[in-house]
Amino acid sequence: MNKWIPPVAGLAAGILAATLVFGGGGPRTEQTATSTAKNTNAEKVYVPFGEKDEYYLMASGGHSGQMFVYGVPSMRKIRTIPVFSPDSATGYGYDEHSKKMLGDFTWGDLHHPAISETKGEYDGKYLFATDVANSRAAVVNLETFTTRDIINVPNTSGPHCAAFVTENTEYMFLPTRFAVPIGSEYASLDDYSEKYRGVMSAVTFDQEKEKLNVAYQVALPPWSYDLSDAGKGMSSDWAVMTTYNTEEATTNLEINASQADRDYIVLFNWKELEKMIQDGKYDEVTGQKMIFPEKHKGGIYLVPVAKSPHGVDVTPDGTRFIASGKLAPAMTVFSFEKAFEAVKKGDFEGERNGIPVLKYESVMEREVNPENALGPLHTQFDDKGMALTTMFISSEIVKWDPNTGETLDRVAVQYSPGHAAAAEGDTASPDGKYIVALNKLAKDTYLSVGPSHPESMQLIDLAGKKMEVIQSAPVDPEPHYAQMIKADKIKTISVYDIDKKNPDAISSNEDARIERKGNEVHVYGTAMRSKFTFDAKAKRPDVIEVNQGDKVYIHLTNIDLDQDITHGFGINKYDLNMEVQPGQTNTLVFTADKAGTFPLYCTNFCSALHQEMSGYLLVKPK
Ligand code: K7E
Ligand code: CUA
Repeated sequence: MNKWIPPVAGLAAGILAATLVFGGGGPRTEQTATSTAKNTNAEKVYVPFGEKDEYYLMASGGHSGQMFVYGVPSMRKIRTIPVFSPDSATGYGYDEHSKKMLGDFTWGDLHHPAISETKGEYDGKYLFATDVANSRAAVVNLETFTTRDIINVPNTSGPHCAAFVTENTEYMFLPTRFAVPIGSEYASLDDYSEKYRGVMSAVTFDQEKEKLNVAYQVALPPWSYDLSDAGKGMSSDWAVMTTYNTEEATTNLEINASQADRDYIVLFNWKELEKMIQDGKYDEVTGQKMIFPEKHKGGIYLVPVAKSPHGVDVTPDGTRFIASGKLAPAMTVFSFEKAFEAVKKGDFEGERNGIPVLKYESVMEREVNPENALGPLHTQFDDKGMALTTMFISSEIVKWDPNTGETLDRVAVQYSPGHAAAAEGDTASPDGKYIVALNKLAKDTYLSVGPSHPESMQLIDLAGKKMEVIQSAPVDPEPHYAQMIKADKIKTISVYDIDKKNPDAISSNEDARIERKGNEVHVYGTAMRSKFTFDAKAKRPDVIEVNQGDKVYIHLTNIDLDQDITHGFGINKYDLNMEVQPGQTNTLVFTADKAGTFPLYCTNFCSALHQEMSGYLLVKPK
């Protein structure tokens, strides 16, 4: 490094990082054409110390159950948000609030994050996600980047299609990936076609109470619903979703669910479904308002599509939807206008399971088949409305014009992209600056860590003449999907207001006390650099003494109202940990069933005397 002085001293770290990423070595005294290109790329992704990234990337953590937050263009990981799985680092899943939200589940499979929208634009307030593993939906508050609510979605197994919100976050639609009998009761697979259903749930979110709610459900045919997207502008009352296994196969799906030449896109008008509910056109099943489309007609249509489709994406102007087929080399562009026309005229080719099927030719606008491109999965858009489709098999992103079908550009990625996330990509006005390829395989990209490698995200610059990969970052499993939002749309708080109305909160050390009610012990304590105070009047204020068998409630308030001074609270050998962020009150509840002496300590490094921030839990034997 000392031989070669970068133009700006601060750039050195960035160049070095980029050199590592791009595998550069060799002498740096001579500037070759390639190394100049590398340096230009390094500058594009370098965010100097003191400056911040331009975008947040909210990435799915797949079967880690979590969400990961990255900065773009640096691709630095900033945070893990625990959502569907416990997290030792933050005590998520141990304190009372998060423990209740998680229930008995210890893992989740998070596929598609969705930022709340206002008028078709990300508004930066909330982030939604669903869990394919245990059929849950969750909401994360983006003032604090914490999970606020989780609901179990009944009658559904694996809401993979979600979460995609409507233009003003009126609904998220959660169709099921796995058909199950309603109520998930036992039913022989021989009765699959009669007894199984692919239930779609319409979920609403109450911002005031920060609560999710299943408004109603629709008992769709027993097919697998894969991906969905909400309409925009002229199509804002509508939504689309892909479905496969319309063969209703019950075994060897990889063969049996690919028999028919065509599957369907389900096209539905959620305003009409809403009206059906208001008009009482539903059955009450398992405590849910359930619409059976074969009984109450209208609002739902099927559009034939090339077999085994995966992604379906609505164009930013809301005029078209584009389906991609795992097994077909082509993308199909459909027109909402044509679909509406066909619905109005009743131009159907028949019915499937009581749902009208529109004629392919009446709705289809064009099939697009870029040369040698294979395995189209998902489409995003740039600022000119051009489509950017990931090609899983040919490992590339192809840019093409939905108006003409013309291929405009392509860029190789390493390797096998699933989704990609463009800057403001799902809004009515994408930025056209960046797209991140979410690659399923890294193979030789990073230092080897054994037979299993990390997944990989690659940042692609869209601003230049040609798309270009300019940065690459390893990522934990599994980057299914992500959304990229302009950083200035997110308004975080720096400390919590101590909630004076919360009976568990106290705001000064003097109020710290331990109250006993029978064999229940309530500790109202504080955390402040660098001590715990559980009982202000006691000889040892940082000690909690209880009897074996007591039920212990520890309510802890962090009264250090200073940005980033988070305290942790862990108890040795009791498998208990939680955190209190500045101003936050949190509660641990446990039964002191083990007698003995248990040191407790602050788990989060908070000051020079952090090591001293400790005490004891003494449990007197019976
Ligand atoms: Cu991995 Cu959206 Cu679950 Cu496609 S999904 S690749
Ligand atoms: Cu408080 Cu470490």
